[in-house]
Amino acid sequence: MADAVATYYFRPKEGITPEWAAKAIAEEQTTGTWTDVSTREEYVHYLDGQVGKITPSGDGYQVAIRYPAEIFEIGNIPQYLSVFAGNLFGLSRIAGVRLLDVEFPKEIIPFKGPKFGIEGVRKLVGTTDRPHVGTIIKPKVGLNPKDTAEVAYEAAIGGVDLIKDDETLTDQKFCPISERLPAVMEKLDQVKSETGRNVLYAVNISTAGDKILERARQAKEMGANMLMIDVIVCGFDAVRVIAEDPSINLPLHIHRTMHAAITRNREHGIAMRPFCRLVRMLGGDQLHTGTVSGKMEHDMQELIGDNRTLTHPWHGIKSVFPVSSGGIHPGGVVEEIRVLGSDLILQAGGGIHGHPDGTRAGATAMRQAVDAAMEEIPLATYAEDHNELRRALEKWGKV
Ligand code: CAP
Ligand code: MG
Repeated sequence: MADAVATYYFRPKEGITPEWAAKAIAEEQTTGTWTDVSTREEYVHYLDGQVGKITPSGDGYQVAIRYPAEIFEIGNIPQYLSVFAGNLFGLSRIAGVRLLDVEFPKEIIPFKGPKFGIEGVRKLVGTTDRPHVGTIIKPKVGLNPKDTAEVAYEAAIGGVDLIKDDETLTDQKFCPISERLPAVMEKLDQVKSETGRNVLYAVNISTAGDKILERARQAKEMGANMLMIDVIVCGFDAVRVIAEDPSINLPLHIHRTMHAAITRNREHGIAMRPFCRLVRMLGGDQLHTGTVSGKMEHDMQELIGDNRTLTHPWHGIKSVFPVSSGGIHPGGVVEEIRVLGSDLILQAGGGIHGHPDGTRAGATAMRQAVDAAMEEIPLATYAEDHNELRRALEKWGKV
């Protein structure tokens, strides 16, 4: 069996050598601990972590640690995370440590991955190569089911391919799923009969571990055509549980609220890259990775690499649609596509519902911006005879 290799950035505290620190990580995560122990029998050493070459990186160092395949309980994601990303973050002699990436050998991926992937989602929507446009219903919470469905209709008729709930809307009294989902789906059916277009609605089923599967099954029965899971707060395995359930068979939109508490610090925590790999192997069909120009901070090189991790061939597992979301508006669309390519979902909440002429015009303006980018026509030129786009650019400008 092939081993798994994890790459870390780390910065030892003063007086601690990089060699000592890297070895401390490898030992803590495998067969050692802070001191010699008489119980570390000779026969357990085949599970030792192997420290690779240590190279300077920024204010610290980078190292690859090889974990023997046998250390993993195949298919147990919490256990995988405890190996790659467990106690090491708290070691007191290391000022900072960040897990950058993990090379997973095929042997420890007993999962089927996304059921739909980019191609499958494109087939549902009926596109070949253009980026998809999505929206998050705003305000995040508060609208009743009827108004939520009305906003969904306006966005869909205006041209979006995907509508999603915001992360804090789940199944509260003011907008229960049992009323919201059928109301939205009815409006999307109306859009289908009026325009022939198939619009997806990712209803947020995020909830506790013992309830999420039941919620997913109920949503399916109520006519859902997509499900949304918030992967950090629900746990990675929630994606697998829903993806593998034979009665569900719906594309999964994966949001990642709380990720920045883990991913944002360049010196400590976990980069988005390992999360991209986990979501892909566990069966997410689309995943938020960040934006080139939006309201959330991202490192551009990491973002480009994360999107590639989702879209490039990998162990024969279907690709995942990367989602650019957070402060996106029509004026930023061209730049997102230029940097991230067109296998992309461009999602705008404020950038659609904040359009001076309302949601429908906002959705149309987003689609016009995508068309301008695909036809390689400068945005300002395209806006001359596309009123919705022009009005959006007047409000937000061009990135
Ligand atoms: C976007 C969003 C998303 C963030 C998360 C929000 O709304 O719905 O949750 O994009 O970003 O509530 O902010 P707007 P990330 O379009 O109105 O900004 O996953 O990159 O952290
Ligand atoms: Mg949100």
